[in-house]
Amino acid sequence: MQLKIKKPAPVEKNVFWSPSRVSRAEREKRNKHRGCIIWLTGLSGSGKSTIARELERILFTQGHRVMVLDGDNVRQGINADLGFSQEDRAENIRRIGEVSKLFAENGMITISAFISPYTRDRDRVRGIVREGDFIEAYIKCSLEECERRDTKGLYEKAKAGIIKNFTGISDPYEPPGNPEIVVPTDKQTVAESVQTVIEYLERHNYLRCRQRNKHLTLKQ
Ligand code: ADX
Repeated sequence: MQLKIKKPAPVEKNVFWSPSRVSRAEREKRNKHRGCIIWLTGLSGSGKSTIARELERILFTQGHRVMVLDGDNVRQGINADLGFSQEDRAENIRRIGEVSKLFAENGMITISAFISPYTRDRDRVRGIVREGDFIEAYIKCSLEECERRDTKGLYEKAKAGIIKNFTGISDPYEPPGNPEIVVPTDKQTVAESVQTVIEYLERHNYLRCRQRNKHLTLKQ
């Protein structure tokens, strides 16, 4: 389902869109696959980054154009000014949604790994891209298992009150209602989880563009 999202009007009125002379279809034809966003959402420690990196490695080795945007990384650069309030998380996802859109429209398989705890923020990203470009993958892992893993020691700090607004402990996580993919990482090995995503991509023709692929003939 494509949501209709009203684009926020830019503050500055005197800006003009500059169209590219290279179409998306041309890029995808050269890449031999379509651009898309694989949006990994889930609790901290659920396995988003692990799956993202493994998936990136496999798709790259297969010859695809692929890259990862990861919460912990972008928060050290483009989003270094943002914290973890509801407003800051919304802005984090808004900016990364726009960046992911740019990459996908330029033919990249873009793997975006963010807790993205709020349904509204994820739906907003879905709403700004073309239908089929946004693949929501729910990295599903029980809170108990994430706490048990506690790879970064953050759950311990959150429970001790040292870290505030920590997702799952002192801040909410809204699971997706109707994700394209569910990846139960507390019931699968990493390899099985990655395979779950790859199977979805193959089944829905994301990886191999055929000449008659509907997407390639869409008007740009
Ligand atoms: S999001 O909620 O805005 O989507 P994002 O994915 O960018 O979060 O960043 C999450 C990462 O920041 C976590 O994996 C963790 O390492 C770190 N982090 C630090 N403080 C918090 C917090 N209060 N809640 C969640 N993650 C936090």
